[in-house]
Amino acid sequence: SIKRSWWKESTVYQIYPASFKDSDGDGWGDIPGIISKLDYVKSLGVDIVWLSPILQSPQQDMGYDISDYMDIDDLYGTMADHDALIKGLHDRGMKYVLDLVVNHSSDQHPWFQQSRSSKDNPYRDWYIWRPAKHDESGNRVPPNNWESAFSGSVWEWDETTQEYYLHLFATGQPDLNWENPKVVEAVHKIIRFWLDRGVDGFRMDVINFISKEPGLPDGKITKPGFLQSGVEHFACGPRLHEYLQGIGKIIREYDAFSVGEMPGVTDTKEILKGVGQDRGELAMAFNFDIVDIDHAPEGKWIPRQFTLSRLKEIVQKWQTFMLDNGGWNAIYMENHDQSRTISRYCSDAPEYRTLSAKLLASHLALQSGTLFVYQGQEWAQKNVPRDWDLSHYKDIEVINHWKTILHDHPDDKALQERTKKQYWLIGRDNARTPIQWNANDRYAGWTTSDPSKKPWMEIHPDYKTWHAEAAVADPDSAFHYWRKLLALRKKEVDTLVYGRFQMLDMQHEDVCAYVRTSDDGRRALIIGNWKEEIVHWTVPKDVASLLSEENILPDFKNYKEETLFKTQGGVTTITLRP
Ligand code: TEU
Repeated sequence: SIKRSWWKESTVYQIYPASFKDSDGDGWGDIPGIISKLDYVKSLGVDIVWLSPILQSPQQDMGYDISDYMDIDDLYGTMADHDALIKGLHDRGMKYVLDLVVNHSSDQHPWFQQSRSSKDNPYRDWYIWRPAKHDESGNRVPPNNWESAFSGSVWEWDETTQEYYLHLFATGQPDLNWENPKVVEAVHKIIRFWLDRGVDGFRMDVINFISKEPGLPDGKITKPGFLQSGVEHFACGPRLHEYLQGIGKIIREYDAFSVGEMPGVTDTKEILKGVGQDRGELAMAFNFDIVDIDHAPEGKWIPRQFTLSRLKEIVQKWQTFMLDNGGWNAIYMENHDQSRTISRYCSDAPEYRTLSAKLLASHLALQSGTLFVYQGQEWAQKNVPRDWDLSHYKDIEVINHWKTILHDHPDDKALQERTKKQYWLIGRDNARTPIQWNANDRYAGWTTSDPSKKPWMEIHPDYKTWHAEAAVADPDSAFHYWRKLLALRKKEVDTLVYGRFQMLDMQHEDVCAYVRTSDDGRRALIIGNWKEEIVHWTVPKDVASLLSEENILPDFKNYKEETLFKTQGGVTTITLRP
């Protein structure tokens, strides 16, 4: 059965530092800004705070390109600020998680500068270098057909040493060569360095990409053209678990937290190898099944219709598999790479905005796993305005992709329109607008001093009517709903964290309902209506008894017909949007 751990019962709040709060008016969020909001974060009832990268970086990919793993970027503050942040969290009984980005570094990292300087430099083998291939006409071609997540080949030609280096992401993010034991050792040193400084754990960026299949074979052909994903050759590669065990050993010494990001895997068994409770690897992993639901397998910008039945199938699959097999899920629907769920899956129209946020909150927060909440999700932030043109978008993923569209399909207006719609629907910029704290202060209260510069990204224009302070002031807001859910989750740990999971009525496209059952038979029934209208749904007989009026939890009486929490002999039910 499932072993209990403090981190299984925790909720993590993710902060995107560039956009959270600017304390010095330079238009860029920073660590002192975060410190000034710790009481707010605490008031939500979360246990752990994870910061997207704040280490030194040229910011080609918003800090996911690190040039010094042991120092804070000036944009975000100093090492002393960072120490103060850790202390501020610990003083409030919260833990702190650092984003560890070690599949690749920045091309500005001294390791890479050395590596690219000559073929016999001692750091040459810290990265992945290959000679060119040549086609029939003798033209130089890259060593294989893998496509970068940020468009173009994963191979960048380097004039100095006349070889290609591998970068699965931006050209400024060369992949580290984990086959080299010195790289492994260097990563272990980084991990210890931060644990010794008081960090409580790590979120590990694309950690399942660190072991590539030897020979780096061509990716299987799934679409027209030369470039193909190739992910089958670098997701969960042959030495991944050896590397994860090395990391896991250190993590366990410190009883620290770890969550690995694992894109490109839909097989539960594959992820279990990294998170099984007896494997000594990671505590849990983010899988991408749900967030990949509304695009084609061949690419993020090719739309695919979202259906509730598909979502339910995925949830059922991961929930039951991990509980049955001694694994653990990281449950999330939003982060800095995903759009806002009320816009993406529900309705963000004014009359539905709060309701959609509550629906999605109960759907997510009462599942088994460690729960992740992303900044702004708690007060129902929505996607950027539909009429924003591309000049508002800042993300390298969209910018690079749009260049290839204009280059490859300059006259295909239909394709261009479809692509822009998809940018709006699932583009990463949606998650990155600066937090709108209030309506009246300069730049929505996001920056305090008299700013010489505007926020690095435009603030969502709806800040005049929709912001964090308003959500805190309104007892019926999404914020307070989240707060109550997190408290309920704490109170009902046996049922809501560790209890068994069963999705009901799998094929139904309007209602998502599931039952949680603790070892001693306490049951919770969660029902959500995902349609913008009244839906008639027959409650399955074996759980119908759970829906009885006399058991409304006092905390949730306010919600009346819009949301009902009820218990009966330990039963919790929630219905939304009747
Ligand atoms: O993301 C990895 C990833 O696979 C995707 O979610 C990625 O964001 C992109 O959308 C692919 O289409 C991680 C980080 O979370 C992301 O912010 C970084 O850009 C990326 O790794 C590279 O470090």
